[in-house]
Amino acid sequence: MNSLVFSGVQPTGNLHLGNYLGAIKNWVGLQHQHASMFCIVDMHAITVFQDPIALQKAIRETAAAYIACGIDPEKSIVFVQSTVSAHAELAWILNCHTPLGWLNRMTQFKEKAQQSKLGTENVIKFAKELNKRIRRLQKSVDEGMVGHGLLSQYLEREKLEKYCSTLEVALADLEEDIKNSSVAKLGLYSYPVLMAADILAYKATHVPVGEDQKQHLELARDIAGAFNRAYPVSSPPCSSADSHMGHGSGLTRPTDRETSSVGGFFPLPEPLILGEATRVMSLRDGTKKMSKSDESDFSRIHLMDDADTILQKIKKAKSDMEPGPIRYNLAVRPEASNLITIYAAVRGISRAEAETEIANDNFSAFKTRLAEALIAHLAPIRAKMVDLLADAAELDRILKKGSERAADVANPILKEVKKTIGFPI
Ligand code: AQP
Repeated sequence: MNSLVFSGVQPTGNLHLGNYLGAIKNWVGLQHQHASMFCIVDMHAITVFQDPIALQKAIRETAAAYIACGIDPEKSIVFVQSTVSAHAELAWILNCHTPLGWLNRMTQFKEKAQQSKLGTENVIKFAKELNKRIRRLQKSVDEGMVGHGLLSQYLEREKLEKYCSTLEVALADLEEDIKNSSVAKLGLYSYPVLMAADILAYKATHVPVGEDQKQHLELARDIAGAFNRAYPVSSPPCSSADSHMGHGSGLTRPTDRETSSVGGFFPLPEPLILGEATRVMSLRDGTKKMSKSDESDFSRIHLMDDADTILQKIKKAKSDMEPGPIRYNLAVRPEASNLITIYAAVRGISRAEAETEIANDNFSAFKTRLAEALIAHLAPIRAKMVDLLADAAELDRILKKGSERAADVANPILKEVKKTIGFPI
């Protein structure tokens, strides 16, 4: 049985410590044990609106972060999801094999749909207020209470009236959408199917992720199973996957007897949830995941944060008032537990060892110690990212090469999928 590691991060802003400790840091070691592919999942990013210029920038930053953290683009395949069309094509085919009930169970959709709902409610509130003020101002002008000059210079009465009415209708539609819980886009709902396609397009066997992605990985296995049952094959899957390792990909799959794929077209991908920090929490709230989309910059450490910023963020991190030594206790002391976990992960020690090291520290001393450890760990990564980002053309070249190698692996597999389901090829 041959193994292939596949994983990815969304280019949705600055990568943070959670992305690093929960995912990328683990990839670095894995690339030496398995054939590996690391994707920048821009198609997932657009499940919520992204500014096109910012998205382009974030794609390069994510590529730079992978390489700066230790991913070797010669050894592993580093590429952008949207540049390999097999992801979208296979996603559609898998959509047609995924019962809605399976997607309805996904908790991340519910959380993100709620965030999107709250964001939209805020925009509506703001726009309504603006509309009200414009109308009030217009009325004052009409009644001669405000000088006509400035307003009429910029706005014609009729155009303004049309604009206000159009906005009112749009806002009413949006409110109706919110009432019907339909603000979130279809793409956000079917995100886990695209994720299954990302993995299965390469017949990947191992997927290193943070704990938050476990449910999506289980769904990917269910979808692979559903496809396998719908189209039973007589030959074992990975011998055929070997023949799919495109010649141009430069990727050879080492043997690994531990993967769980037994029979069927697709192997069932295994989640790899590794290390001490499988779920890094917000620095402002130890019960909330550290996330790029958190409104507060102080909730997370970015890989590009300089030493001063890291020190400030750690000093301001929420702690607790429990007496005695700082101890790991997730239920009672979520913030302290999070800081200990981060400290252990960047020092490369266990939580128990970390507790021993900080046994005599109060929070102020521990935070200084933690900030120093973080700065020492992240400074070389930041410096390398700065270097890499200074040469955008070289990053683009690496990504283009990666995309060609990835397509070499995916295209023959997609062709066989199409043949299997009866499409002309
Ligand atoms: N807080 C975290 N702790 C551990 N692992 C984490 N990951 C993300 N946050 C944490 C892991 O990073 C990989 C890539 O994540 P992603 O960017 O594709 O999506 P995400 O999980 O939705 O990350 P964010 O930061 O929460 O993004 P936004 O705010 O845009 O939704 C995954 O392996 C994930 O497990």
